[in-house]
Amino acid sequence: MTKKYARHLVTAALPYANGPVHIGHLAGVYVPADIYVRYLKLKGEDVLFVCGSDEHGVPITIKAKNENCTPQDIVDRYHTIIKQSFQDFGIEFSNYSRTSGALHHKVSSDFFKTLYDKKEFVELESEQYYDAKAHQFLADRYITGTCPKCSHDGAYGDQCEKCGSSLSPLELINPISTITHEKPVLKSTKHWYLPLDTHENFLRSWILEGHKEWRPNVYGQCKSWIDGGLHPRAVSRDLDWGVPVPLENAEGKVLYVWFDAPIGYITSTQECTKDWELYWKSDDCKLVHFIGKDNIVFHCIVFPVMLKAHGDYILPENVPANEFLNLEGNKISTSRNWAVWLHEYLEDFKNQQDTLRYVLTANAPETKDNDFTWKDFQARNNNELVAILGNFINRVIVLTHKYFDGKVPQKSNVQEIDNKALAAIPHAKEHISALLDQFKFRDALKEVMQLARVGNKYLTETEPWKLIKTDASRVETILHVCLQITANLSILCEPFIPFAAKKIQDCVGVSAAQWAAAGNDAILTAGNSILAIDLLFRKIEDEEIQKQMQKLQATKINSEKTESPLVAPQKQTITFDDFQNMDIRVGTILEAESVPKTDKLLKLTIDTGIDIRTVVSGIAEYHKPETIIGKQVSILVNLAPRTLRGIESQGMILMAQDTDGTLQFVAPDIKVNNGGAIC
Ligand code: B3M
Ligand code: ZN
Repeated sequence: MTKKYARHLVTAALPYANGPVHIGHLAGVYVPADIYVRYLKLKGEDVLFVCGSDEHGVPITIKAKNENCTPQDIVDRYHTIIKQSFQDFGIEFSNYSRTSGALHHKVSSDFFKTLYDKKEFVELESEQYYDAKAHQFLADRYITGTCPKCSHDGAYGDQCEKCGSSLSPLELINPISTITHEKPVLKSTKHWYLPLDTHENFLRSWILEGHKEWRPNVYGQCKSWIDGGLHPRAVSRDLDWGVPVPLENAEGKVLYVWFDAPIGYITSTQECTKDWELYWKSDDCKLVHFIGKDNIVFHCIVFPVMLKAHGDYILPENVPANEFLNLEGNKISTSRNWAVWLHEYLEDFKNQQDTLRYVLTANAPETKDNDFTWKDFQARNNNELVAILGNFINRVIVLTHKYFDGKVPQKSNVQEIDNKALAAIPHAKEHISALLDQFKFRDALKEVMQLARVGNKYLTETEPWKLIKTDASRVETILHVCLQITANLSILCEPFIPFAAKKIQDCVGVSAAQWAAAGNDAILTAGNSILAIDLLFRKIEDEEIQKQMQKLQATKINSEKTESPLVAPQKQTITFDDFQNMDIRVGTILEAESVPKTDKLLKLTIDTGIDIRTVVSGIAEYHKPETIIGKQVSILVNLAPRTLRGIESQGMILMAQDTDGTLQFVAPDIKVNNGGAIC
């Protein structure tokens, strides 16, 4: 027996206000959350849906420094853009707050104080890097140095982006402050820690015993965190941007962004209603957090421990975290601009919010990472929304106007085929409800489309346009059945594609749609008026898709140019003798062929003037064998031989690498005898 709740509180992860939102955000968090909330509202449930901008944290301060403005300027800019995007896509929050606001500072600071007074924190001193010139402790991201794992020179204090290792600042070789470019010193500093380890028994019984129904990815991550051993986590930082730690002698210290951000849900609820405690402190409210998979530990372990330690709060009933959405085979990346930004999408696909909502749900990364491709976007729009849903509804409405003056006709002499179509209605409603209750949004949407498919097929099979001359009463029944299916679709599709749903509801006269009204074949009464309807979905042409692909391709080339200029730093100084020891000659390529099973290697036969020898060279991506025969090259002839793919390479061809990575031959500009020394 599932528990009946008096109220629902649904939260969606607070997006960082340091950039606009993209399709990955929408697919991972906001569309599923909005579907769920719309479904609850249609059922007449009491529900609050809260969110807001996450405006603290180090990346925002870094962005501000880079742009020579204040962190507040940055968050003001993006808060506005993000809020607008959500509104444009029909994500209907009860409230969209922000964490730099005064109320949030008070709420999170009081929360900290309560835990502090209850002695829920431990205070620990540790050594951290300090920039003596800038007079400040350095957040992990403010320190760069050489990666101890791969020797990459630009690794950050928390991560090496070259090899992907997680690091601590103390592991970096030759650490440098990014603020002053000085070498930082170690200095002792005090912070407050939430001892997660002391809450292990609670977490084991609450999650591992009590919430086996959570998605396997969520449950699995929690289990591995708990089994891996929990540790105290610092809830404060030495930083000048954030909620100040509300204690004496805590100057320069703020709450860690992941401490105050989830409290943002509470602030946002308080802004909605003075009865906020009914949603946060009463057992008959069901709390559900929608998040991406990288936020699982904070929402399933850290925040619940905070709530539990505080004492008065309820805990989440479920945390349906999604996996990631990739874009055309690559990870979405804000810094590389590998993304489809929502505000840009709407410029190119005006009023086509539902298409994106539809595609992101049909292809939602619910159980594994998924890929968004423009081709799939086009196919789902054209073959599903246009060809099935839009086509069915359009035909029904047009025929009703053509034959019955826009009035719902009577149904009489119901036949087997009609009953079969009508039976799909309660079946759809039942399945969609059950799937939505289990957060299986992708499957639920499939059921909606299945009902449209049934309608489409029924219309095609019964062919009322042929019967109208001979059997008008049969046509009345057929269109009556189709209109009941349409009315049901108008309600059942609302959580997913609310803009189209509204149009269909207005057309068939379903006002104030209710989930309870769906699932039966008597939503519409004979004689009711049906209005005309605009086209619900339009076909997307190949050129539009090509344009999007080109746009992405261009960002790829640009970001490769700007992000990884291949101008390598100068190597260490060598002596003249070191140079003299290299015997470099001019030679001519006599033969060239690809090395089997490699993309990069060519086997070259070279006349060096000294001898004819074989050299294996990694230039196949840039030069075709047949185009380089007869070419003069420079070759290092006294390099120790190496065997590559079973071929002994006797020397090395000198190549110049352009900043885009391509390789060109270093050769004399007029012909020189083979064997001529390069000196
Ligand atoms: N600001 C979102 C992210 O990790 C992070 C969520 C906070 S939810 C309390 O992208
Ligand atoms: Zn590395």
